[in-house]
Amino acid sequence: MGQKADNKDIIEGQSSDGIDRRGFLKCMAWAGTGIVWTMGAGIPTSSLFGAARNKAEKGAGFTFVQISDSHIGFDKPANTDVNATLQAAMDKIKGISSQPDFIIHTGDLTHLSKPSEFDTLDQLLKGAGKEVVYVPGEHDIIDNGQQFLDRYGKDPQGNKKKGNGWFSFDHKGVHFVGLVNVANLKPGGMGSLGHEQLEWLEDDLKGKSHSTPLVVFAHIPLWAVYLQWGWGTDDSAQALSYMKKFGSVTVLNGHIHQIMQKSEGNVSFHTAMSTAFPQPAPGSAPSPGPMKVPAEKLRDVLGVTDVNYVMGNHHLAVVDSTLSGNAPEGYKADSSTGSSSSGSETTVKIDNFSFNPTPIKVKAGTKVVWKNGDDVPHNVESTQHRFSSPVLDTGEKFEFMFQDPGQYSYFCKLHPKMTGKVIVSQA
Ligand SMILES: [Cu+2]
Repeated sequence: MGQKADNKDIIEGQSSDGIDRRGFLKCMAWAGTGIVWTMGAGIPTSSLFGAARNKAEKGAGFTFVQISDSHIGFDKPANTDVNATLQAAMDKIKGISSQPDFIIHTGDLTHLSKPSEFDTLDQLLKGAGKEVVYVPGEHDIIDNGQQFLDRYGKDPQGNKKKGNGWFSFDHKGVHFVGLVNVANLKPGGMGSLGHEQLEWLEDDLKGKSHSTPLVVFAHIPLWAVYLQWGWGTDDSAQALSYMKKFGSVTVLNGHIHQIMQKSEGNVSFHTAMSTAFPQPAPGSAPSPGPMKVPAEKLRDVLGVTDVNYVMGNHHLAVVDSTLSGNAPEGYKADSSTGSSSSGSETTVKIDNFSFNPTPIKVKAGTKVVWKNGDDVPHNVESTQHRFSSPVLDTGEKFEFMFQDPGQYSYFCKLHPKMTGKVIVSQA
């Protein structure tokens, strides 16, 4: 394989995609240490499927596939047929000549945690004929996570998962750890693992030899991708500190619907594309959220990650591939903002992952109406437990009558970086 040509692609790729250049330069360094990356315009091309595959066959290793963010139930303009694009991903997996041992789904299986959405997902994934291991995304635990546990509460060995769904298992000498960082999120914060899970993780890794390759996966990135958008995990440093002794750690995440990667010492971080819809590159739009791209381009920004493990080499080759095999072009997200008020009723708009306006000052006896104008669901959650909306899909409203003077802070429990305040004065 022409190393020089690949590196050239990497460098050119970052400028059109807005992906951090330093991150890419670090990736290039991995090429020399055994992890094989082929990047073209920010998206690895499927040709490497072949390269990685041959390597695996020679070394008698194995392959597994990562898919992410299938958002079954989503039907907005960014992708009106998420079932079809997931199906396309399944077909693609079936076409891999060296078949993966299993599939990892890194969360946001569904859009609104509806039973029918989970049913559809199960039906579509069955088509691949592979075992699938899951960690939840914030969209999968809108009902507080019971449904997810009822359906996917067992690890591949048949044991009950811990807490709200974390677990580990061994496969052909590799230790896999699935973490949950989307539950009990704090106002103003990002992803969170929590004390109980961290304790478990420390214990889980304690007995493992430092030569054991580690693959850790969770929905929200376990590294600081873009803090302004909450694309990180508050207590990930603690988790990563338990992995210092290991020679090879690969961290796989979803959530941001695009490929980002970097290496830090022994750890390589990688986020996958969504099978449903793309999101803007960090800072390239007013907010994250579904990004509408021309229909013929959509499959260029949706994908499957094929992870190849070569026995005795202790290196993982992570290969992302778009559904079409083409590289994506530049794209822009839509945006709109605004607010309105009348009499003793005031509206707070939810747009671009923010509450508008905030703070708002109202007199006691005012009804505040929140209306979600985003293509993604949000909620309105009182920090002091005074009110809590259901999860609001696009166009849905929630109202609360403020009778008593005071300051009322609130946030979105799905996207805790979204915070707001209502200041109520004497009528
Ligand atoms: Cu939200």
